[in-house]
Amino acid sequence: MTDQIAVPEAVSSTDAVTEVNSLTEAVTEPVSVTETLAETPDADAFRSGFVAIVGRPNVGKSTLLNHLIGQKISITSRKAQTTRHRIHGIYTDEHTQFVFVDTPGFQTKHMNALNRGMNRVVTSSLRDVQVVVFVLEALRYDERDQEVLKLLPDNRPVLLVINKIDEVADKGQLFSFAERVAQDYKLSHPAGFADIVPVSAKLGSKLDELKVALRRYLPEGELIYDKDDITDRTEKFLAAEMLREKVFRYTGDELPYSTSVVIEQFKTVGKLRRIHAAILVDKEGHKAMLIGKKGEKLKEIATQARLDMEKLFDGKVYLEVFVKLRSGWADDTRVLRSLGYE
Ligand SMILES: Nc1nc2c(ncn2[C@@H]2O[C@H](COP(=O)(O)OP(=O)(O)OP(=O)(O)O)[C@@H](O)[C@H]2O)c(=O)[nH]1
Ligand SMILES: [Mg+2]
Repeated sequence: MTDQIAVPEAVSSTDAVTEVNSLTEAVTEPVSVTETLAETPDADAFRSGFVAIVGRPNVGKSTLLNHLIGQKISITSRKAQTTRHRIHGIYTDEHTQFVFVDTPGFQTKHMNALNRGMNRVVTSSLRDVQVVVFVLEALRYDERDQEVLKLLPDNRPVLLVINKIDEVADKGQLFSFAERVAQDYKLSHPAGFADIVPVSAKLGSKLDELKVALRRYLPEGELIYDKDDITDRTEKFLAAEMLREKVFRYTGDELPYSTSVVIEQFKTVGKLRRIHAAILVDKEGHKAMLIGKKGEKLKEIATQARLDMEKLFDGKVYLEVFVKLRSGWADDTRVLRSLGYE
């Protein structure tokens, strides 16, 4: 195996997504720690295990998790730091159960108690899994990614996923990008990446290839969750998250970071769910921004959240949303604990 990368002719064409696969072979070498797992004699035996998805904020980790399991359970937005909790997304087929662990984007600035807690979720998730997926945005690799790279274990397989390849017109550039990152990784992790898989999480392309690559590194084992489960989180948690997503998507730049959501009532009557939710804001002025002119902003947020909940729960939802002032919540460990932050 050579470290040199030869770029095949086909890859320099703009429509070469399918050719990009071969970059894995070109850039990676077999990882000794993973060989025993990858070469388990009975290739058809059932395998199961945990796969952590880590990376800096906004690279598309939650989008990837949702598309890997085929259901939206983890919230996403254009803004960084959307995910605040660890969430398991489960995908089961006849020979594998993958438990994907979505994590918050690793923070390198604004260190309040919330962000420190989010970083702890990342480091503890890395300890508890069999395989790690390190996500980068195609052609972007900077010191924020390197901070995450430093945390990656060297006793378990780490797969590099290069996401958002739909945004790269010249797919040939992905080879030199992958090589640069792989070389940098080897400086601190001599075994190198177990595999490199370019994907578009948003378009769902190359995700089957990613599952095949990941399966090789999962141990033989029984089901960890029921075969029909898609997440470890409760409907109450998911409801709060769907609402928080809409706050992220429908308000300006600053507001989402100073808000949180609590579910004050969650009752299921037949197929109807009655949910009372409160959006906590940090400053009086934020209340007005969230409510909007004649309450229109809040109404839009609540309607969109309700539609997502109905889709996810497959039933009608009656949702009431209140806005409440709770100053300093993001730096108050007691409040954070009550909001479910670890
Ligand atoms: N073009 C393109 N955009 C993507 C892709 N995957 C994710 N995105 C977008 O990238 C943005 C961030 O996606 P998220 O899934 O929220 O990213 P994240 O890494 O979970 O972010 P944090 O939770 O904040 O760490 C969203 O606007 C997504 O729509 C992709 O494959 N292609
Ligand atoms: Mg996320």
